[in-house]
This record gives sequence, structure tokens and C-alpha cells, in this order.
Amino acid sequence: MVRLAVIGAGTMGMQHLELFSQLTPTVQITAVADSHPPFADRAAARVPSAAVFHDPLDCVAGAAIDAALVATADDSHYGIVQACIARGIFVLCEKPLTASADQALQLVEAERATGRRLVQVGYMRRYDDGYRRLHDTLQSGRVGHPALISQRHRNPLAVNDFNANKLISSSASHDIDVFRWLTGEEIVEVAATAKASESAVAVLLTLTSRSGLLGVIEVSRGPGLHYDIGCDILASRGALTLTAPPSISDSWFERFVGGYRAQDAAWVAAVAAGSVTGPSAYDGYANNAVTDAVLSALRTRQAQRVRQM
Ligand code: ISE
Repeated sequence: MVRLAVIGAGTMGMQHLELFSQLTPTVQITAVADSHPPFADRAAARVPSAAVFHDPLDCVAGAAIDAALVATADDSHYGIVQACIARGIFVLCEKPLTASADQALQLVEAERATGRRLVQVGYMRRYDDGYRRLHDTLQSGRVGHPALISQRHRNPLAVNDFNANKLISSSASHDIDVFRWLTGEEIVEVAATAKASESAVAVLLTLTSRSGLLGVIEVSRGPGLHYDIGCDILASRGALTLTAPPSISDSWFERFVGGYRAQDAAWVAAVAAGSVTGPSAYDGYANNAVTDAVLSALRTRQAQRVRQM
């Protein structure tokens, strides 16, 4: 049985809490934490037996736990994950792992110093049926080698009011991870351009991998958009398209609930077995390194090399 803390009880934290509640008896939520007291209280109301903390770091330091799910504000991930590593606690952290590649690299090194894998990053698309089919087909070699991966990531204004920078650092981190995962290659060069018009924001990214594979990502938000995710692959012996579930809603959680459920269940099973195998701290670091380069490309209006160890 895995004793779990749910740290961060905003929208995403509460969704994870519900998914983990369905995994009893393998997992027991023994602690909940949020620095916003009403959020901590609503999590506590859902799991009355859990200890309640109003400071995530107090929770990591003092709760009776083996593992933590971190779904707090993006810029707080670094300190919380660092504390989990220091205490030897398994941690599933929502994306992005940290706010910069430098911070993420520190986590990679801290985890390495423990001699075991403790960190997983929440790139849940790797657990989605449609993306898994794309991955399996590419691995089988049936369509040859990928040459171009084009991705579409549109958000309804009602659930996403991000500016261009935040669309890149938060939303596009999924698409960046998909590119790395499907190609099995690191991204070495990026370019970015953005256009904001009233409440609509569109960002276009281009990616080039080490061997020259290309990626194009449109990430946007605006009035009249539905949550719309697409992925098309041009490969040397054929083309592939992501097949989506039949009902498309405006909620990213509904679109990806299968992926979140599979991710959380696989993570708990791995923690119970004493090791984690999903997206690693290094994946989080590589993603942060690409994001840093993309933000710099947007600022300078010039293509940028990705600085990655
Ligand atoms: C959100 O933070 C997510 O994680 C969703 O998966 C993503 O599609 C959305 O754009 C983000 O706002």
C-alpha cells in the first residue's frame, strides 16, 4: 500500500485526488496540502482521514507518506520536488518540471546522487491510447522514419487565458514532450513567432532534432475555439494521424482522462514495486531546456540552439 500526499488542490490536484481515490487499496491518501486554505479544506473534506497541511514543504517534511503528487503553481514545483528527493519520497510532478532548465538540472543531479529514480513528470499524453498507437506504429517501422511531426494545440478562451510565454512554458510542454518521445531524439534548434489579437493568441514553433527531423507546433487560445489537439506525422513510407475519442469537449481533462487515469495507475503500481519508469527528471529537464530556447527565440526573433547537457 502506497501512502500518498496530494500537494496542490486546485483543479488539477482535485482531479488527481479523485483518480487516486479510485485506486484504493493500492493507494491511501494520507495527506493533503495547499497554501490556499479553502483549497486545502476542500481536499480535506473529500478525504477526511488525511492530515491537512497549509504549507507543501511542511507536508513533505512531516507527513506519513511514501509518495507525493505535486499539482501546485508551476514556479513552486522546484522547491517541493527538491524536498521530496531529499526525503527519499517518490514524486509525480505536473508539467513543467520547473521554471527553468537550470533548476531542472539541479533536480536531475540531486536525484542521481540518491542512486535511484524518484521523480516522474506528468506528461500524460504518453499514456493516451491515440498517442500510444502513433508511438507503437513508429516503433514497428511500418511507416519508416518520421520526417515531420505537425501538432495542433488549441485552447478555449474560457479555460485558458495564457499569454504567449505561458502558452509556451505550460501548454506547449506537452507537444514538445510528444516530439521527443515519438522521435526518440533531442531537439537541437528552435524558432518561434507569436501573434496576439484582442483575446486571441497564436504561437507557432518549429523544432529541429539532432538528425534533422522537423516539428511544427501551433499552440493557441481564443474565443470560439474548442479544446482541439492534433498530431500528423509524415514518415518515409507513410503518414499517420492521431485518432481522437469521438466526443470532443472544451476540457483538457475530459479529453485526456484516459491518459491521466492510466498514468496515475501505472505510477502507483511502479511506486508500490519500488521503482518508477515513466517520464523522468531528465525528460523534464530536456523539456525545460527547449522551452528556455523557445522563449529566447520569441524574444530575439531569431532561431536558437538548445543548450542541453
Ligand atoms: C493545461 O495546463 C494542461 O495541462 C493541458 O493539458 C493543456 O492542454 C492546456 O493547454 C494547459 O493549459
